[in-house]
Amino acid sequence: MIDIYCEIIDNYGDAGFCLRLGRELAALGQEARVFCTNMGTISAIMSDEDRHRSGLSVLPWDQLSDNCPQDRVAQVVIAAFSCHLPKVVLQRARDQGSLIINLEYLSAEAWVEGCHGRASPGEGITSYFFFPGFTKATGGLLVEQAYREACLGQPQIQGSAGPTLVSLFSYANDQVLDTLLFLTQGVSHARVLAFEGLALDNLRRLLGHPLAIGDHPTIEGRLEIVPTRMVPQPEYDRILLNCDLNLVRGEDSIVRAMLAGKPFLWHIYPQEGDTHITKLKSFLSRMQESAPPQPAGFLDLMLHYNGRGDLPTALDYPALQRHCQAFSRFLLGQDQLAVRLMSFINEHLNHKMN
Ligand code: TRH
Repeated sequence: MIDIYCEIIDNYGDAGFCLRLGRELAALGQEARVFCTNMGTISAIMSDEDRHRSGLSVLPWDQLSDNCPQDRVAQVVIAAFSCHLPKVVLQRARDQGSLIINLEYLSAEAWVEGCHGRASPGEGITSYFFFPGFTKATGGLLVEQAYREACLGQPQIQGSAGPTLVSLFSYANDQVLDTLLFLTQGVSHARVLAFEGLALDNLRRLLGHPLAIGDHPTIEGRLEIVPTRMVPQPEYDRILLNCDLNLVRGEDSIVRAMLAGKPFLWHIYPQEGDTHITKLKSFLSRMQESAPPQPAGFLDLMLHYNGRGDLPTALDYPALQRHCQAFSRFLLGQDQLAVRLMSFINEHLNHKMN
């Protein structure tokens, strides 16, 4: 049994990642329990299938209580994004010698390789860092088998003048409209599926008028905005596969967008001290190294979309399509995170037994 602790600060990404991890561990034959601080958030993105999936349960964070000493803690406890485990869990994990894993945020930065797998001595118990990442020396990326097959089954990109079906999931972002108009300048009509919540609020603010589900205003005669309800996660993943440009935000949706093999822009979660811009640049260098050539202008476009600098003067859109498709193939060729995590766990457990 593997327990995953998921503390939600805001947004959907932490829940989204833990849900995916739980699903994947269940698919590998494990019994996975996701303990979550906000059942409303995680339920909003769960599908009916998730609710009945064998091997996966989603439970409230404080399900295991002080008053019930027979509540079992799993042999492996994962603190997602290095959240602080509940005291009772930590105590029992220590008493029974469970393996504790601090699963960290995704980053393409070089230092991650040096920290992945490292021990972190704590109060009476050692935990281990596990870093998702883009190279063999990291924990890799979560890729569900069905999504992998769907990505590999996509038709080879032929090259087009611009996108005609776009998904939009962003935070407040002043650059959304000029970026979309820039990217769609070569096509006569593009539909933008703008997800309710922050992305749609942002468009309402920029356009200065209300936008409800059912409205579909057209900007500059070619950009049709389609307000779209949030859907369960597997359906959102399918939307990303079907769109030909994805504007995504946190670390969970950006991974689906990369794997989809279509052009994407990452509206990275803003952090103090511009740490997010360093992270974004490291990611773009990693992408360039893994699937060259990266078209001129892509870095500038990504930076502009994140509020840094101007739009590029030009962008070879078919070259961007090829770059994104090649990057997806590169990522799909690697072992996925749940498999690497299970090897890591088995190594530790075997080592303990010997
Ligand atoms: O919701 P996010 O902004 O989460 C972010 C990031 O995880 C960030 O790293 C973290 O620090 C911050 O929150 C607090 O974006 P993200 O990561 O893309 O997660 C969104 C999840 O929501 C993802 O699992 C996909 C899912 N989703 C749906 O299930 N249905 C939908 O309709 C949409 C639009 C998204």
